[in-house]
Order: sequence, then structure tokens, then C-alpha cells
Amino acid sequence: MNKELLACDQVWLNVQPATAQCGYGLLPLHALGVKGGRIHALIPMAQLTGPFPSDWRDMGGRLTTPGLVDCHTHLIYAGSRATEFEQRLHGVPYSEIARQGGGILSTVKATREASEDELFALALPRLRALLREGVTTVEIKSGYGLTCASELKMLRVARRLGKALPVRVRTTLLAAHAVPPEYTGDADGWVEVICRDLIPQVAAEQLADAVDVFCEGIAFNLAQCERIFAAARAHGLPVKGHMEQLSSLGGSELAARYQALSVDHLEHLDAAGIAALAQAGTVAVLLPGAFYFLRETVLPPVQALRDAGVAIAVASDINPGTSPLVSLRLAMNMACTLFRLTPQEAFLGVTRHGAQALGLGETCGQLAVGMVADFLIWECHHPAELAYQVGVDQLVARVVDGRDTLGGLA
Ligand code: DI6
Ligand code: FE
Repeated sequence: MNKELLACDQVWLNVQPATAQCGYGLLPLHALGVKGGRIHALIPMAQLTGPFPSDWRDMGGRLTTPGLVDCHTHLIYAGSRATEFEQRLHGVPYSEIARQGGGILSTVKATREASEDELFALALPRLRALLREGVTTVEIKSGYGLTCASELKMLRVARRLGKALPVRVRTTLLAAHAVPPEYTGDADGWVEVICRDLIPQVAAEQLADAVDVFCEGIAFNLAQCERIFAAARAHGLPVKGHMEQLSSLGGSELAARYQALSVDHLEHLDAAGIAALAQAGTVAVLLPGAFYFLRETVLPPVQALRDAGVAIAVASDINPGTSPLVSLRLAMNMACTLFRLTPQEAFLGVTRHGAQALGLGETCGQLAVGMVADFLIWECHHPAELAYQVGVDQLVARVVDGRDTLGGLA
């Protein structure tokens, strides 16, 4: 018997790996062994001789993939925007809704009024839904508090979610999501607070793993985003940005200059931006849920991103205003149907490239010896299934840090 396998805490036999290492990275049947929360052995079945210990689980040739990574969500918020959705369908423009105190500021008002316990309870079913479809790593942003205290409150809730459920949570400070009502006409004043007070505090308390901005005509301009990036860098925090969603301001080039982990949305990304991303190794995160829900028509430049060799990730962007779709599998499907990604690109977008967009590319998002033991065993045989079907429960095992956690999520 192979000594690497005998040294493992758990062994899964007859798995059909899609490693996400080179394309799908499909391999013949393997044995997968876990030790100390890491993948310790990945060995072709053909090289093994039985009989095997009875506690080694035989997976019967089932597809085995890395755990899914949802690298962009705003899943902590209070309130609902369902009536705003209804108003929009009756022809009331978004700008008019915003003037009546709706839109993002209505979510800010409800989120400020909610306690930490309330926000936690509201986020729990959203996060559980992601976990049940195979997400093992999720990014969660602040950005609906827009005061120091309420931004910190959101980040604490995000950390708490990561302790309460079997999922790797990465938190992102998105205080530059919208100009708070108290700073109307004085976005610079709020940026000053973010740089002077918030970033140092979240860095000191290790409440955020990255800093994000919304670089847009209706949000923050390039100079303001750059101030925030510089403050983040000074405190050792990596940056990312909501860039080129509704217009092309050059946010992606700015982000690339700050070695951003990712730039996200990108419908209006231009050639100079693409070249900058390629050079910096910044991941392009596509968010088809927001494109769909806003009925956008300008597509992100997928072919040009491919040609430039930019890594493409796909995420859900779960938020109450522009992407209230709580499913990464649906986002994968939409990335294919709406943006013409291939199922293989969608697969890599929620595994290897999703992990890279969170700065976790060295440890997460692939099946390989030494990686964290986050993996999924599916009741299907080809990874194209993951982007193809939506709404079906196909998980047989959901392993996080080497522990099968599926039973606890039922
Ligand atoms: N872009 C978006 O699409 C969301 N945030 C962002 O920066 C909108 C969030 C909301 O409307 O609540
Ligand atoms: Fe977003």
C-alpha cells in the first residue's frame, strides 16, 4: 500500500478529479488523501493495490472538483428592494427611485438600523444557500454602513459568519461604495475619513483582508480611488475595484498600478485597461448577475481579455439592488449564456481564478498536493455540468479543511 495514503487522516478512493490546473485538469480515477486539512496525496488508482481499509470511502468514479470560490458578494444587508424592482417594472427610473430615498441609500438606512445579531441572522440563509451548492470560499464586502461604526459592524458580522459556518470567509472594506447622505456634495470628506480613520482601524483589528472602491460617475472618481488605494497600501492591505461597470473612467489602469488583486464588472473596459491588467496579473472578475438584472447591453470584452491572457473569474455579486440572485451556479450559467464564456472558463472562474482574485491562489482553488483540502464530490461526471444545470442538488460530499460538512447544511 502506498505510504503517502497510509499517512493520511482520510482517504477517498475512485474520485474523478477535475483539478482546475490546466483547463479542467481532468485526470483518470485517483485516490485522494487528506492530512492536517491539506491534500496530502493524489495518486492514480491504477498504481494502488488493495484491499483498502474499511474507512476509506469509495466514490465510485464521481467527479471531484476544488471547492467553489465566490470572490465578490455583498451578502450582508438589511431591508429589501423588492418594491423598487416592482417600481422599475412600472417604468419609474432608477434615478427617480434614488431621489425618493430608495436605491442603495435605502439599504444603507436599513443596514445602519440593524444590530449585529440581526445582520447575522439575515445573512445566514443567503450564505447557507451558497454553501449548499458547493461554495467553500466566499468574499463578503462591507459598504452598506457608510459610517465608521456601521462599516466595522458589517465586517464583524462577516468574520462571525466565517466562524459559524464551514466556509472560508475573506472580508473586504468597501466604504467607498456610495457617498453617505451626511457627505452629499463632499465625497472628498468621506474619502478623508476612510483613509484617516477606517483603513487604519480595520488593518489594526484585522477586520478586512482587502480594500475595494466603486469607481464611477455616480460614486468615486479616479483621484479619490487612488487616495484610498494609497492608504490601503500604506497599511499592507491589497486592493480591488468595481471598475468600468457603467462607464469607462480608467479605474482598471489605476488598479493595475496598485497591483490590485482584481477588477470587477468591466463591461466598459477598454484596450489600455486590458493591457494594464495583463501586465499586472490582476484578475478580471465578471458579474453576469448584475448585467442581467440591470438589463445592460454592453458586454465585457471577453475575447480581448482572453487574447491578452488575463485570468477571468466569475462571481455572484449578491446584493439587493443589482444582483439579488443567490447562486454562484446561476452566475456560471449566465457567464456562458450572456457573456459567451465556455463552461471550462466558468469552471476556472469559480475555482482557480476566483481564488487568485482573493489572493488565495497559492493555497486554494485547485486540487493538488499541498493545497487546502477544500473539495467537492458530485453526482455527475463532467465539470461542464456545473455551468450547464441550475437548481439541482448534485453534491455528494462537501469537504472543507479536510472535513465533510454536507450533513450539517441540510
Ligand atoms: N455596483 C453594483 O452593481 C452594486 N454596487 C456596485 O458597486 C449596486 C449595489 C446596490 O444597488 O445596492
Ligand atoms: Fe459588487
